[in-house]
Amino acid sequence: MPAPTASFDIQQCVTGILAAAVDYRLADYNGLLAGAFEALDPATLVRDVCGPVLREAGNRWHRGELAIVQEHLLSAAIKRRLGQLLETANLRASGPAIAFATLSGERHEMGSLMLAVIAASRGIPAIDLGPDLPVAEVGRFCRHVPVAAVAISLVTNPDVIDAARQLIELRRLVPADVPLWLGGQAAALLGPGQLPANTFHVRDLADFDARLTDLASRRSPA
Ligand code: B12
Repeated sequence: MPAPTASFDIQQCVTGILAAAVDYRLADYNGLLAGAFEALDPATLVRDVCGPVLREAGNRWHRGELAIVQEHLLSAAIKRRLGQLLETANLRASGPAIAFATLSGERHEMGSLMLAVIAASRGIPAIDLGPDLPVAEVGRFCRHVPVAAVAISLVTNPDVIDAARQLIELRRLVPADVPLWLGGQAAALLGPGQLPANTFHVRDLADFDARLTDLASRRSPA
């Protein structure tokens, strides 16, 4: 894991990536991304660079200020690098994995991938099952591969994709002792009464980190 570089200017990097995306300067934003991935630890990278860039690019796309192709190229560039980082980190991780996915109808995929990178960089194998996945497929995976937790990223309003019903079904399909972790900006819209047994709203990155620490401590003798 790279040591944080004190001289790395995160704000300048984020601004530079977005400006380059607007001007179709692909080599420039790829260079800035390479620098960020080299200089920053995964948690800082995700929280302070990837998250803000993806959110801002997405917001501009939604407002019609960024063309589909501009947003697509930038998201794809970040996704490729996060995928590589995930693979490398997973090589050093061990023990039962956390499976990451989004529910059917949820096509916002980057939150899940970013959180998978953080988990793997903390030594816990992270398997990104991908977005828009029927819960039956998550269940199928868990029947074949033992997992420590299933993490679901919810970005779209839960009512739009009937998330509460999908979670009840998912709970039925995943072994009862495997916790379901629910995170992402729309997760808080589901009240505690709508969450099935052994299903937890992971409030923020600090909460996620605490859960990873707890998992890791149960693996290795203190
Ligand atoms: C980026 C984005 C996109 C990108 C998605 C790129 C991709 N490949 O995923 C693009 C531009 C393609 C897009 C498209 C659409 N989008 Co959009 N999009 C957004 C945006 C800007 C950010 C959402 C996002 O990706 N968040 C993930 C990351 C980047 O940010 P984050 O949530 O803060 O993540 C942090 C935490 O939440 C947390 N976290 C995230 N996941 C998890 C999981 C766990 C387990 C844990 C612990 C933590 C955690 O950790 C992250 C790191 O800090 C939001 C608006 C906004 N400002 O939020 C709209 C938004 C979500 N989109 C919306 C919609 C409607 C769509 C479309 C359906 C629009 C359309 N008509 O086609 C499409 C469908 C999706 C698709 N992929 O095609 C709406 C949803 C409205 C609703 N009712 O819920 C929003 C809210 C915009 C709006 N204001 O209307 N979108």
